[in-house]
Amino acid sequence: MSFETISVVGLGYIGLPTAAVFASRKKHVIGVDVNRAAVDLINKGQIHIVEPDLDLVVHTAVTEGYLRATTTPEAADAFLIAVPTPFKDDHQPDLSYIESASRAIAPVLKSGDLVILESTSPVGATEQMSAWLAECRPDLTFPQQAGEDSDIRIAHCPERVLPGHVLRELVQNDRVIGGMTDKCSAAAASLYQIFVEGECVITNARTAEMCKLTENSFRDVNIAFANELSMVCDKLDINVWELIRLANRHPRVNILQPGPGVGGHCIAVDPWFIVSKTPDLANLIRTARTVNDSKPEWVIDKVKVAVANFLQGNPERTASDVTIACLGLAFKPDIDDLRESPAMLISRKLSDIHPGRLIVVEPNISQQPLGFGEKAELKDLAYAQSEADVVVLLVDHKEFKFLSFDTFKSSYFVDTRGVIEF
Ligand code: SAJ
Repeated sequence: MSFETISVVGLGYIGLPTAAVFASRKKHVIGVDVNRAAVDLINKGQIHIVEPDLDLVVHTAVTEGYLRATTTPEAADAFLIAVPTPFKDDHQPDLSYIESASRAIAPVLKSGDLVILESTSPVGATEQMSAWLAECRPDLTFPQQAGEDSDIRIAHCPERVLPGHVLRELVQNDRVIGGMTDKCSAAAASLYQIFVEGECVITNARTAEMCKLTENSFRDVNIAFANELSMVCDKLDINVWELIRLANRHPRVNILQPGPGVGGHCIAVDPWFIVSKTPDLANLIRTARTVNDSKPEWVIDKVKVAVANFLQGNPERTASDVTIACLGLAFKPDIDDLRESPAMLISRKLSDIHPGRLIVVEPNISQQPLGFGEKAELKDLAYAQSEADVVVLLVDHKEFKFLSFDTFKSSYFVDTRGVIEF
């Protein structure tokens, strides 16, 4: 199959790099987004998200005329839908962005087109997308109606790239291709082979949906195991990081690292898509979510204990003149992304409940984020080292790794990442 014009719907963390990479392979790419400001910026060759090297690739693609953004879908040979799939308050998946993207592209579909759902989705979402398209276009046939003879090919091809390494991983990672029929899979594979150097592995749409959810749930369950161990070890006075290092010397054991909780938009979200479909069966997956989500509260309790210990050692002081420093706000090391970050949640909560000063140190940002009380201040590490009475290490940024405890004024630490050297 030949794809001369490719449309990417949703120009966010996944859609924009994907659009840019197709364009860098000299394909004409039409990017579609409801965000007018983002569309205007992209058309100027600039970007609205943070991802290494993406600015350069987008700039080149736009200047050479291979990438153009718009708010209204136009005809193309292939459509990739890369819109968000959040969950609602009750942890049920919210497919409304997929629905509106489907309804938006339906009028410009023509026989022979390929539509791919890239958004991480609950099992059945690709079939649902195809049903919405069919409802809008009764004049065309879809795989659920016409099987291999359908006018439109439909597939699910989840992205699996790591934020911060998107451009490399898009090209190098293996890609799971789940067509609604064999011909759909073959069409999708030939589209991705334009830039994917990894293997394009073919399966069906439901397995591809479940595969992505399984990958992120696997990590969530493993991190929950590590987080549970950290709470058990704290009770038993055992260093959990030494314990995990020792256990991981077993050739078939690979425990991940405990932390203040699990953040980001993927690992803390995707397991709920499995739970929502099979609530009576997915007990381990639900429990892992609960364990990881409970970790920030546990950390806050440890900080309260550290403050109480400090006051016991310094009876002339009161809680209002205890300075706490939180090291790290991002959801993982060496990035500036604060969204869904347990470190943010913990620091904000401490700024609510602690009557004294709160120093926050986040080397990857320059402005104090919103949501902090007036006694909170964004400062550098050296300031925190010389000022804080209680230190809470939340993110293992490179700046914080291998810090020796004797470089701090404080001797009261809550180290959620096990990086301070005692
Ligand atoms: N975390 C721990 N302990 C660990 C590893 C991670 O507490 O041992 C925490 C991190 O601090 C962070 C969270 O988990 O808060 C998630 O971080 P991450 O680096 O593991 O993952 P993400 O969310 O940046 O990206 C993940 C990746 N999925 C997997 O590794 C299975 C990525 O490949 C996916 O493309 C992405 O989710 C996604 O879009 O689903």
